[in-house]
Amino acid sequence: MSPTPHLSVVIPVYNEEAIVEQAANELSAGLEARGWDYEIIFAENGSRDRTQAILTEMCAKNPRLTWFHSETPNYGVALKAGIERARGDLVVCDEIDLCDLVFYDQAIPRLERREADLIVGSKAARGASDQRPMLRRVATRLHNGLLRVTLGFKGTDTHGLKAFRRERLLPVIARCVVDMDVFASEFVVRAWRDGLDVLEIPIQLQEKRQPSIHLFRRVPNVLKNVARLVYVIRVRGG
Ligand SMILES: Nc1nc2c(ncn2[C@@H]2O[C@H](COP(=O)(O)OP(=O)(O)O)[C@@H](O)[C@H]2O)c(=O)[nH]1
Ligand SMILES: [Mg+2]
Repeated sequence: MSPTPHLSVVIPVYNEEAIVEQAANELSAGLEARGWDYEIIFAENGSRDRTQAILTEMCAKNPRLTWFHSETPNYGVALKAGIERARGDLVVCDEIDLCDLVFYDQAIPRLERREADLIVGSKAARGASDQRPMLRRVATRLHNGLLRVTLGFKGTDTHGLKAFRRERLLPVIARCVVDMDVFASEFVVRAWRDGLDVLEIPIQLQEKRQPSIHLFRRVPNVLKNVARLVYVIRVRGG
C-alpha cells in the first residue's frame, strides 16, 4: 500500500461482533478485485461486545485495515474522527450493514472525473429502493423534510453512503458543530449550502441486519441537534 492510498473508506462501528468480520472481508475483496489502492478505517466507540477484539485481529492481518477507539458511543464523533484520519484523495463513508459495492462502482469514477465534490447514495431519490420497515422509511422522509423546511436542504437524503473529494469537503467538515446522528446531515446540508457540487445517486438499500439502536430512542437527540443546527446556521449565520 502506498503511504497515501487513493481511496479511504471510513466505517463507524458499534457492537457489530455478528457481522463486522464478514462484511469487512467482502468489502476488501471487492476493492481488491477492482484494483484500487485503498484503506479501510473502522471508527469504533463504546462497544461492549467482542467488536474491539475482532477489529484488533482483522487489522493485524491486513495492513490496509486500521481501527481506533474512544469510550463513549457516538456515531458523529466516530465518523468525523475517521474522516480526519483518512489519507485518500477520495473518501467513502460506509456503514457495516451496507458495504454496497454498487455504490462504489457508480461514485468513484464520477469523483475521478471531477463530476461532483460529494456524492450521496440516496434511499429516497427517484429510482431508489428501500427494503427497510415502513416506520424507518417514514422516519427518513420526516427527517429530510425537517431539514428542507428548517435549513433549506435541497436533496432527498443525508444518512448512509457518501463519497467525496477529501480536499473539497474537509473545510466543510471542520465547520460542523453537532455530533451523534445529525453530524452526517450537517455535513451534507452544509455542502449544499456552500454551493459545492453535490450529486445524489439512487441506491438499492438492503441492510445486513436491523439497526442496533431503536428508532424512537434516537428522536430526542435528533430534534435537539437539528434545533442547535438551525440556531447556529440561521440565527448566528455560521
Ligand atoms: N462508532 C459508532 N458507530 C455507530 C454507532 N451507532 C451506529 N454505528 C454504526 O453506524 C452504522 C449504521 O448503524 P445502524 O445501526 O445500521 O443505523 P442506521 O444508520 O439507522 O441504519 C453501522 O456501521 C453501526 O455500527 C455509535 O454510537 N458509534
Ligand atoms: Mg443500518
